[in-house]
Amino acid sequence: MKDTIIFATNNPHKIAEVQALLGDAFRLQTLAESGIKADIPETAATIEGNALQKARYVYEVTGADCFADDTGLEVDALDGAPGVHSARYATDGHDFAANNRLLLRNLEGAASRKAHFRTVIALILDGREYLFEGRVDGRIAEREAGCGGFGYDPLFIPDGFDVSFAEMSAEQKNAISHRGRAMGRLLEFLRNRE
Ligand code: ITT
Repeated sequence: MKDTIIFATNNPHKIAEVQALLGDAFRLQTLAESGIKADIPETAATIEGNALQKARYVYEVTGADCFADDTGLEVDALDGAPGVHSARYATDGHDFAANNRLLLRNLEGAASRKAHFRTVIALILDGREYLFEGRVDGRIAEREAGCGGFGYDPLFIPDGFDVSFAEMSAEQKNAISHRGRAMGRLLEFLRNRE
């Protein structure tokens, strides 16, 4: 495969995380660098479906090797919500603070605060599709803590820790996170093909 690969995301936090994980092995090309300005639709009913939808969109436009990830925070006491709707939980788009406030409100008085993040990466390589998954279990804190990361990170305390993802360094989060684990599987696959 070529050593440049398009990462189909509009989220700059994700690009930084994933570039750190890839190191020098592959050069990530952003959507902007590939000439894609449109907001890629994410209308599937599942995390897997959205990851595939984003990767297929980019492949159809560019014909280039590419991957996309889709991530959801799945909370046990909320029957898996916000799940596939994680970006648009409180509003129609990416208002992290409003999402966190709504999550805390919806969990008031809940018997369990168990939750997990799940990431699915869809890779299209030489026209063939592959899926990789990563998951991290933890719980939702009573209040936000930390200013690293993004999204629900200030509220998510991974199992085995007493600090939130937002209180960790990027390296610490990447080492155990949903996206870090899914990326590890993707990297292993890519390296084994060389
Ligand atoms: P793209 O679709 O452009 O990649 P996005 O921000 O919409 O970017 P997702 O659909 O994968 O990304 O993620 C949905 C939401 O889940 C995202 O907006 C965050 O609120 C949350 N999220 C994703 N990854 C996260 C992480 O590592 N830590 C905390 N929250 C995360």
